[in-house]
Amino acid sequence: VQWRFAIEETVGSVQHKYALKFKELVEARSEGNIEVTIYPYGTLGTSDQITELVDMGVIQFAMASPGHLGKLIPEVQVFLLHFLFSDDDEINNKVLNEDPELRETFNELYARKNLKLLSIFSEGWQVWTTKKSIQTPDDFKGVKMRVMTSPLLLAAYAAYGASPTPLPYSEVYSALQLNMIDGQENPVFAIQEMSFYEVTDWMIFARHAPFISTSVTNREFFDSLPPERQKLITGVVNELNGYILEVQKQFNRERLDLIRENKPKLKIVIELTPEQRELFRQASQPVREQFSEMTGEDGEHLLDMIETKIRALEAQDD
Ligand code: 6CS
Repeated sequence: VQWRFAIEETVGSVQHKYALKFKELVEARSEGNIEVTIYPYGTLGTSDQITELVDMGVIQFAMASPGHLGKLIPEVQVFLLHFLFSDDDEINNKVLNEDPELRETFNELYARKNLKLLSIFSEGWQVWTTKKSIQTPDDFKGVKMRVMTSPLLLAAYAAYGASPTPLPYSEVYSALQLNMIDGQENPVFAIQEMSFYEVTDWMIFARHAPFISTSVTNREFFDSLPPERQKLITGVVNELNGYILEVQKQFNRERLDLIRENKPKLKIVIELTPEQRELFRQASQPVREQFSEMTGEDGEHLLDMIETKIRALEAQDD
């Protein structure tokens, strides 16, 4: 049989590595009975369209990033809140993947939309690439910032005084080139492979939020599989959690060097000062209320749960 896996990024990306490893492990463990075909970004459509294809059962697997999925499942927008996650990737990973209560809550939310959540993982910190220097919230005034299409991101950047502009991934480069937008955010590896640094002058690390993605499958498809096939899938995706963390760290490190080599005059602010980050953190707090308005009590509970678990693990580490 053939299983189709669509990703929201191009060949050579973190999601592509994930899909390639998924293919390798599934094909080896099914002894040639399953063939996995990967559809890189651009072959099937935007993130929203890919999710729809999984929903309809046209394809079986896909990446569904909360940055776009929030229109369908508002609660996943908790992953888009600024200054919520830990600076320590291992802690975030633990909370996202090893916490049964959290997983149960998300499983339920995805299941309502005919999706089965497979894994939640970080692709690295979001980094701003902009045409002007942005080091305090005041600098954002009037800046047209491209955001992914989930509504919460509009609130997140409006809170800093920016003018957020939602666009699909494929339109970001030309919008920057044509000065329709003044900046965007993505992990370093994506900034490199999509060449966003070519059409911006600044690269700023505020460590305000990780880029989190989720892998999904069609729920009816999954439920109809014999138990050993279901186990094959869950076994593989569990194994991929540790793997993809290492991949993203390596990609984000190496590609920053590539960007530096290709554009020596790009101004890179590797880290805002603690005082500057604190200004952003404070300005971002009211967005939590907007998240609550979008998601009600269930969303509030989810946010509390994540915050409590992250802060508890951080306290253990100190
Ligand atoms: O910015 C975006 O829209 C996209 N960025 C990444 C790194 N992955 C998928 C997402 O759609």
